[in-house]
Amino acid sequence: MEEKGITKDRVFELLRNYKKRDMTHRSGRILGSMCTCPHEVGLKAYHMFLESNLGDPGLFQGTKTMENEVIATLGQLLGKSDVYGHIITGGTEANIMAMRAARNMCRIEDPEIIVPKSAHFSFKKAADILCLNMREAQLDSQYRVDINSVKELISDKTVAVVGIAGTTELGKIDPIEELSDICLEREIFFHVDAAFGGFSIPFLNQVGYDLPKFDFSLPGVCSVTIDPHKMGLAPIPTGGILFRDKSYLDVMSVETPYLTEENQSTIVGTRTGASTAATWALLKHLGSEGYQKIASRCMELTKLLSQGIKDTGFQLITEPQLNIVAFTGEGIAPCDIAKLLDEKGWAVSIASHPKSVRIIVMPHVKEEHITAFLEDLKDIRY
Ligand code: 0PR
Repeated sequence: MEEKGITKDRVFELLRNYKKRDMTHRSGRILGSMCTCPHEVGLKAYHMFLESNLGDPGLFQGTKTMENEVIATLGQLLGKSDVYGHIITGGTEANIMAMRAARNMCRIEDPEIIVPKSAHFSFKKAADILCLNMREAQLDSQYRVDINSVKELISDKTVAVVGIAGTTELGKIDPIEELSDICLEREIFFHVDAAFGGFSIPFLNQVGYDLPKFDFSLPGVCSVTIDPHKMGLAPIPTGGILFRDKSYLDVMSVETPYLTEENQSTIVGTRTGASTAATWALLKHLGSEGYQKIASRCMELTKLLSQGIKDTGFQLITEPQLNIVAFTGEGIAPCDIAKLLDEKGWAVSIASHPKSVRIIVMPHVKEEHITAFLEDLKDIRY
C-alpha cells in the first residue's frame, strides 16, 4: 500500500482500465454462463440496501420483512407459501445448507448422501465440509438420474437424496416425483436443486409447457434451492434456500448472544440485505407475466440455436428440456471447437458428461447473437 492516497479521478481511471479487460453479458458473447445482465430494477434496489446486514436483522427490520416476503413468494411459486428459508449467496451455499439440515436431522455415524452423477460440484464441497460420504447415482439414456441406481444406493446410512431440476451441464429435470415417493416411503430427506430451473420451469408451465413436477407440491420434497441470480435476473450474489418445515432450520441454528436475533441458521454471519431487496423488487416489478416472457423467449432462442447447430452438421447430445444446448462435431474434439469459437470471440463452455460444447441461452442472449454465432460455427465446419 502506498503511504499517500491517489485522487478519486485516478482511482476510477484505473478501475475503468481493469473493467475494459472484463467480458460483459451485454455483448452477447458470454454463452457458457448461468449468470446474466442484472435487471436495472434489481440493480437500483441493490444499491439502495448496500448497508443492510441480514446477519443482524433487528437493525434492519425493513429488509428482514422483505426477506420473509420473498421467501413466501418463492414458496408460493414452488407449491407451498408457508416455507422457511433465506436469501443467501447462491446455489453452493443453498446446497450446503440443505445437506447440513439433512445430516443434523439424523445424527448418525458415517452419514451418506446420494446425488445424481450430473450434480453440481457444490455437493462435493458439502460432503467435504460436513463429513458426508457422497454416493453418485447413474443416469439414464436421457441424462436424468436412474431411479434404480438411486434405490440400489439407499442404505441405513443415507441421510439425504438429491434430485436436480435443471442440471448444470444439460439442463435436464430428474424424475423428481418418483424420487419424492421413494424418499417419503423410506423417510429420507429429499432435496431438489432447482438453482437453475426454479425460476423458469414454473413460468414455462404457466404458458403451456408440460415440464415435470419438481417442487413442494410433491409431499416428499423437504428443501429446494432456487437461485435469483440465475434465471431470476438478480445481481450476484443472490441464492435461495427453502425448507418445507421450520425444524430443518432449527437443527442448524446456533445461539447468537449479542445480536438482535437469538439464533442463526445460515452459514454466513454478516450477509447482505441488498440481494434480498433486489429479488423483492424484481418479483414485484416483473410479476409472473414478466418472468413468463423471459423464460419463453430463452426457450424460443434455444430452439433456434438447436436447429441451427443441427443444420450446420453438428450433433446435439440430447434435445434440450430447458435453455441449455450441448453438442459435438464428428472428427473434432469439443475443446477444439471451443478454442476456434474463442478465437472468434465466443465464450462457450465444455460439458464433461458427455464431453461436449455447452451453451446456456440466458436472457442476455438475443436473436442477432445466435445468428452471428451460427455463421461463425459454419466457418468452423467447412
Ligand atoms: N446447482 C446448480 C444446478 C448449478 O448449476 C449451480 C451453478 C449451482 C448449484 C451452484 O451455484 P452458485 O455458483 O451460485 O453457487 N451453476 C453454474 C455452473 O457451475 C454457475 C456458473 C455461473 C458458472 C456463471 C460459470 C458462470 O460463468 O456452471
